[in-house]
Amino acid sequence: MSKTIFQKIADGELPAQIVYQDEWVVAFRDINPQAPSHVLIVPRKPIRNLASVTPEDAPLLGHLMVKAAEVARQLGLAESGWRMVFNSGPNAGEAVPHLHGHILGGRKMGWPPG
Ligand code: DGP
Repeated sequence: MSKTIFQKIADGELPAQIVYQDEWVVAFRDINPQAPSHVLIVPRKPIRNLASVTPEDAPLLGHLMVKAAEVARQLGLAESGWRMVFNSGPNAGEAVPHLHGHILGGRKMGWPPG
């Protein structure tokens, strides 16, 4: 299977504004920000979306969430609040088939999402 855009960013083959990376995950600024702070956090492992995860991915997903919270703190969002979104499948608007969490903050957000 050919690499997704996010796989290429994680592998250093495409440029991105990386804000955090380690052996399991990479976090970088979204190219089309929907909030003053909008960062994507992805696993290096090519998992399509949340609907595709298996029990063996649990440690990786736990790590990803812990690091998402660290990134939000690093972005100065801890006090004002932030949102984490995973779009899974067509109705949710999944555009890139590589699991990614959106970390959004810096403005007031409505609920439910449109
Ligand atoms: P989703 O709809 O959940 O699949 O979100 C995909 C997001 O990915 C969307 O907010 C825009 C972002 N995006 C797409 N292509 C690129 C890219 O090449 N670089 C970066 N940094 N973000 C991208």
